[in-house]
Amino acid sequence: MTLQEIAKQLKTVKSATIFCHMRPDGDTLGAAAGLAAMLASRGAKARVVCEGPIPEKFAFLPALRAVGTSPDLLSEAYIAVDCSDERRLGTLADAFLQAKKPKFNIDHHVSNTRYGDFWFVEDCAATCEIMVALCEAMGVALSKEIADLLLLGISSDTGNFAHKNVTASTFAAAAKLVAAGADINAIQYNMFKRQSAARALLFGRTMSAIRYYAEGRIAMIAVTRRALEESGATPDVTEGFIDFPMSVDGVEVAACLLETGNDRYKVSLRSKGRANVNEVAAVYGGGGHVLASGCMLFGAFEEVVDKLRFTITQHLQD
Ligand SMILES: [Mn+2]
Repeated sequence: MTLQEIAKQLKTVKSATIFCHMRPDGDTLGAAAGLAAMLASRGAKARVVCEGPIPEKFAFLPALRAVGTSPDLLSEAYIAVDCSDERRLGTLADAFLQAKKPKFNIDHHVSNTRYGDFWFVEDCAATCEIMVALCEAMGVALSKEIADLLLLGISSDTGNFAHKNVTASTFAAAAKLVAAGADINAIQYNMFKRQSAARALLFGRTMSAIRYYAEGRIAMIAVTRRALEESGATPDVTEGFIDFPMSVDGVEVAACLLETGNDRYKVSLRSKGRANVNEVAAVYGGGGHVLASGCMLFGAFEEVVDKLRFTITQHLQD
């Protein structure tokens, strides 16, 4: 189906529930709430739903404070956005699949399974990039509210226009959003910069104790339960910590050890390319991708570090 045909269908819809994928990111949330606002501007009733709670960092956009957890059974249509297969809807998958109403699937993942009655999949940087075109096709004027939501999605999925998926069309879509009043500075600050005082404290403490091995080609950081407790932080704030050792010149592989219990460590691994960390993780029953993977390790801290150092060194090419 073409985007024009999707737009034509959506223009007839009087009410819709729009589904985000589980563990929602800025793209699924921005696309869903942006589409809801487009439908609302045409007089339709639209609700956005997601399986779980919405992370606090998205609360700066008012529309994202109103995301629900259960679909409106009376909605004329169900729409999934940024969701490559039905299972990514999490606990809402059954409600979506079993509903006897037109189902839409709008996404930018090439791996999309093409579920639903009406689908549109285009390989581009973000679902929100598609939404800019859909907004035009539906004849809806870009309000500042819609523009902020769609730019949130593009910014999130591109690492604020820094990843390899960025194309000239990404910037062209973003230019339209900025022209409509979207605030890239606020989006960038809320999505990529701001953090809690507890996270800042834990970050400083963790990075001041980076360990280097193999002449600085391997870097390891560790977050103990004690450090979490003393800084008042929760384990989820350690997301992104591993980017810091990876930014150090000469480091080829970085590992982050997060203590999750007695003699239990959740290990994240990253590589710049000289080591296949999928294979490193597989040694311990974990896995992932060549450049990013993870596994669990058990034992006393120094033993775990030794084991890991040995295995990474074995997999590190000159
Ligand atoms: Mn996406």
